[in-house]
Amino acid sequence: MRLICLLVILFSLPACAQEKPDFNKWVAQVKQQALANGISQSVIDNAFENVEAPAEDIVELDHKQPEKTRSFSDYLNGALSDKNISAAKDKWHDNRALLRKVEAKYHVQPKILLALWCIESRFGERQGDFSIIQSLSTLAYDGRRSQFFMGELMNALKIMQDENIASADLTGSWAGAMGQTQFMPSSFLKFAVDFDGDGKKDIWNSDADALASMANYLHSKGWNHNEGWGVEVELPDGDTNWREVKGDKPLKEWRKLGLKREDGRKLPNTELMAHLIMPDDDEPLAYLAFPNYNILMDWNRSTYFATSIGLLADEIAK
Ligand SMILES: [Ca+2]
Repeated sequence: MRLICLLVILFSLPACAQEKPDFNKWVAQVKQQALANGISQSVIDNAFENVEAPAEDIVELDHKQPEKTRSFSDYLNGALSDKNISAAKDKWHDNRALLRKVEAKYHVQPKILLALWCIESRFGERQGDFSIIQSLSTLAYDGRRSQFFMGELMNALKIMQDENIASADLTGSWAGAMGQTQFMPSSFLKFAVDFDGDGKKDIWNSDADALASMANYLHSKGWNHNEGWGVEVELPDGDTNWREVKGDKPLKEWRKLGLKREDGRKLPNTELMAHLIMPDDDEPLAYLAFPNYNILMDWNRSTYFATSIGLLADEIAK
């Protein structure tokens, strides 16, 4: 009997390894874990009241990522559209006092916050209307990055509890990014602030909270108010394979190597550390990235994203 059991187990192992538990059973386990993490029964009931079987559209979107579908210059044309730049300038005009207040507290330039606000959610217009609990449950159950999304699901429940937010109001992208800032729940817990003083950290509806939360993120990661993000450069002719040149050097060293600003002017003869970025393997566009750039990469690990935020900020300030 024991041998038969062993054989059955052995032969069924590959199938078992792939087979997922029933979704409802899985949800029941998640609820138990949430309770053990200190989430109240009423929050748990509200959170999972309308959660249904894994949402196929979300699973499909997740499995489609990431792939290179656009060149960097094409991506950049989208990010630096006239529409984005003029909308950002209008937002700056309309929120001048608020942006000044946020800058005074968190030491982040308004142009950077406006660029992030624009790209993340088009100034709050495009926050995504997926249920965060449904999205994160689906992604945690699906298995591709279960551990990460399970952690974010628990964080989302904590946000519901701490901020007294109903599940229906906890909305965002299919991948779990929330509000005007498109913060993942873990970023919300670390960096969201109540800047308008109404007692709620409302990155969905409050421009003040959203802008200050973004600034708090950058400030907490060490953003340097006195330095930019980087600069576009022209590479000297010669045999150097610049794509292979890694690591930080002071600007004055890059200058000695013959790199110039894209408009032909010399680089500053300073000690500011920078590394060379060429976002697209098939395009010659090159940039020297300063330490602030690493913080934009921490926000979203994509050179397309980080470089376009910096360039958009420059355009907004012109
Ligand atoms: Ca608030």
